This record gives sequence, C-alpha cells and structure tokens, in this order.
Amino acid sequence: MNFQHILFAIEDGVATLSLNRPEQLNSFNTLMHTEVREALKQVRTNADVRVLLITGEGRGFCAGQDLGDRNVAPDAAAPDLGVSIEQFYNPLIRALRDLPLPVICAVNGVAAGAGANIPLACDLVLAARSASFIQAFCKIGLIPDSGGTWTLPRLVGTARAKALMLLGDRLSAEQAEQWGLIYRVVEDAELRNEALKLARQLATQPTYGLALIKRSLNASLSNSFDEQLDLERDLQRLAGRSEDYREGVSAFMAKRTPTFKGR
Ligand code: LHQ
Repeated sequence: MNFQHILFAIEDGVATLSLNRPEQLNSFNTLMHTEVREALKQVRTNADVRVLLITGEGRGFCAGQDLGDRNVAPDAAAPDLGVSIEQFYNPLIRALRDLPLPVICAVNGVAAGAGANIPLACDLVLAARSASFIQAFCKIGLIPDSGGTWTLPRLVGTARAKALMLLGDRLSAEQAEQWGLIYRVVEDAELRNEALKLARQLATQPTYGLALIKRSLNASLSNSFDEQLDLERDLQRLAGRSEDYREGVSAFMAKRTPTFKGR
C-alpha cells in the first residue's frame, strides 16, 4: 500500500511511523486513520518488527481530529461523533496498547486534542523541548477522548488532569516530564536520533518479555493486588517458556553477550 499521509519504514527491527500532514499539524482525516491502521497491521503481523516508533513530520506532532473534515454548518444535521470514535480513535488506542511490543512515541511538536492522548497510549514517550500538550477538546465543546480521561489522571493525578482538561491550557514538555506525563524531554535537534537509538537498543532485547512487562503494567492500573499477583504468575510462566529466557540465562552463565530473538 502506498501511503499519502504517513511515512512508514521497517529497518533493524524498528518500524517507524511518522504522521505526515504537516500543513494541518498532522491532524487526522479518514485517509490518515486508514493508513495508520494498515501500518499497525503490518507491525502486528511482521515478525521482524520488534519495536514501533511513532512521530510526526514538520513542526507539530498531531493536532487531533482534522476539524475541517466535519460539517458543522448551522443547517447541517448534528454529526454523530461517537461513530468516528468507535470506527477510528478507539481501535487506534486499543491497537497501540495491545501491541505485543514496546511502542515509543517521539513528540516532535505541539500535541493537541486526540493528538495529546495518543502518546499516553504508548509505552515510552520522549518529547522535544519545544513540544507541548493541549487537552484542546474543552475549547470546542467536546470531552477528551482517545483514552485520555483514563490515562491522564492515572499519570498526573486527578487534580492536574481536571485542570488540564477543563482549562485546555498548553503544558510544556518540561512540565509534562516533571508531572510524570512523559518519560523524558530531549533537545529538539536530538529527538529523532535519541528516539531511534532507544528503539534500536530495545529491538536487540528480549522483546517477547518486554511485551509481557507492558501487558502486566497496563493491567496493574485496573487490577486488584491479588489479581495482579495471579497475572504475574501467569505471565512469568509464559516468559519462562521463551527462547529468550534460555538464551539470557545461558549467556549470563557463559559470561557472553546474549543474542535475543524476541520469542
Ligand atoms: C488544523 C488543525 C485541526 C484542521 C491545526 N484540524 N486543521 C474525535 C472524534 C470526532 C470528532 C472530533 O474530535 C475528536 C478528537 C479531537 O481531536 S477534537 C480536538 C481537535 N483539535 C483541536 O481542537 C486543536 C486545534 N488546533 C489548535 O488549537 C492549534 O492549531 C494548535 C494549538 C494545535 C497549534 O496552534 P498554532 O501553532 O498557532 O498553529 P495554527 O493554529 O496556526 O495551525 C497551523 C495550521 O494547521 C493552520 O492552518 P493554516 O492553513 O491556517 O496554516 C490550522 O488551521 C491547521 N490546523 N489544527 N485540528
């Protein structure tokens, strides 16, 4: 499939997906959703892919839904936005959270609306120093979607999540790091390289095990302590059966560098 609104490449075990409508700050229209969905399908089904890196082209990361895509003229019938969420945004967020591999998000610029919540569905978020996060929904009479009402309060606490979502103020990358919304701020010029370096490093690691770590941490946010202990038991059972576990222990005992295959 030839993509128009995203760039997609697979190299050294790393799939890089870059949103590519820079003039509209990489806001989502239907075609971009369709292309992202197709790329994520390739990520899921290509055994060579061990890590996914998501970023954006131009000065923005993503401004959420393309607002020009909706007819809001006074004489037009009210749109059913639930359809768009059901068809596109919820499947996208679920796909990112459920991908059995680490997902890195490199937020290269402003991230607004759904574009501010997509990174929160990823596993490691780096942001350029000049990037910012805006829960812009409240400014146009909408509620935050793309999982934001679930992820944001868990990351920064309800008091800060409510302020961000009710006021729609711009949060700098630095503040986002201090509040625990993202993992790390890096200098603008270094973002892509730093993110790629991290992705390539992770792609040499026991990525099957990393996927199980991701699964257990995601589940811990809504599990009880007892449920989580049981889950740890079950996932450790799976991890212990992996080739990478054998390789890791053998390499440790032989004092050599392990070669992991992600299975
Ligand atoms: C855009 C957009 C945009 C189109 C900038 N659309 N063109 C889910 C389900 C269904 C429906 C509804 O929504 C959702 C989820 C959502 O995501 S709702 C929230 C949608 N997003 C927003 O409300 C953010 C709108 N954008 C902004 O507030 C600003 O553009 C930000 C703060 C992101 C950036 O501001 P500036 O740096 O000052 O840039 P700008 O506003 O000048 O934008 C640059 C261009 O990008 C401009 O086009 P132009 O032709 O004038 O250069 C904008 O119109 C265009 N653009 N966001 N979402």
